Amino acid sequence: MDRLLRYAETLDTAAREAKATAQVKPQDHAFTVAEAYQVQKLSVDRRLSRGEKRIGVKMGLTSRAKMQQVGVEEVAWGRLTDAMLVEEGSALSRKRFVHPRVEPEIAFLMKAPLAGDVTPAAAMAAVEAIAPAMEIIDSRYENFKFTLEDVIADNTSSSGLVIGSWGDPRIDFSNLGVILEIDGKVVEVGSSAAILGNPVRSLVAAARLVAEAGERIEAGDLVMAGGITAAPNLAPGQTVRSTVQNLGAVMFQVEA
Ligand code: 0L1
Ligand code: MG
Repeated sequence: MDRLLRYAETLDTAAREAKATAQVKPQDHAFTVAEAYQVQKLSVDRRLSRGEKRIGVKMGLTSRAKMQQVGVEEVAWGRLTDAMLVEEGSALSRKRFVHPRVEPEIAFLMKAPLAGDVTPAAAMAAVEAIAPAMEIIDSRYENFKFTLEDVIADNTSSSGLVIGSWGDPRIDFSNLGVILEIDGKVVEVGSSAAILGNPVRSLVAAARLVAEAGERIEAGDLVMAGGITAAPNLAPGQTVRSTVQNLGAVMFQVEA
């Protein structure tokens, strides 16, 4: 079997079985970022062939802290499917994941397609609404350790998303305060400005990167703009709430 297909199958199986697997890059030094994106697509295509539906894209490595952690200067993107959606306010099973973490985010809902080099104004003209959101990230690699190539192949750790109420995208969302609470205790505090200085830059980058892959952001798509704070671990029994100034709150529980 082609080696990229083999990596895609391994990562897809690791996600389905919630069992960690070994990193690719340390065993295959020739593995490139371009190949990693091919593996990501092949792996997500396996989900789509099982009946999952594409619902949009996520941006990752969008904060300075995350870039430094992974040792990169460029953002990355991943693909979202309907099976990753977690209903706002619901309880999810920890068993679905290997070692899940949660990131407070902001989500865009698109009303028009977007692709290529676009200005922030053009990107916003394609946005229907924005919402407070959370992403559940879950590296399929042992010990949550990876290289840039590994994490791209692993769909940039994307595993779940929770979306709050949609609001008017014409508000100034460049520097909104964000609080992440677990069981009523504030565990992280940040600002939407942590996303590339302004979340709209993440949308602009998404349009460029998706076009480089020969795809586009579609009307009706969700775009997850990127993590705002460090991502704490999730444990059974927790109640997790993220509140974004002027946008509202979003919450979920982890089953005991
Ligand atoms: O959404 C993100 O920024 C996460 C990207 C992958 C890095 C990680 O898993 O922490
Ligand atoms: Mg994220």
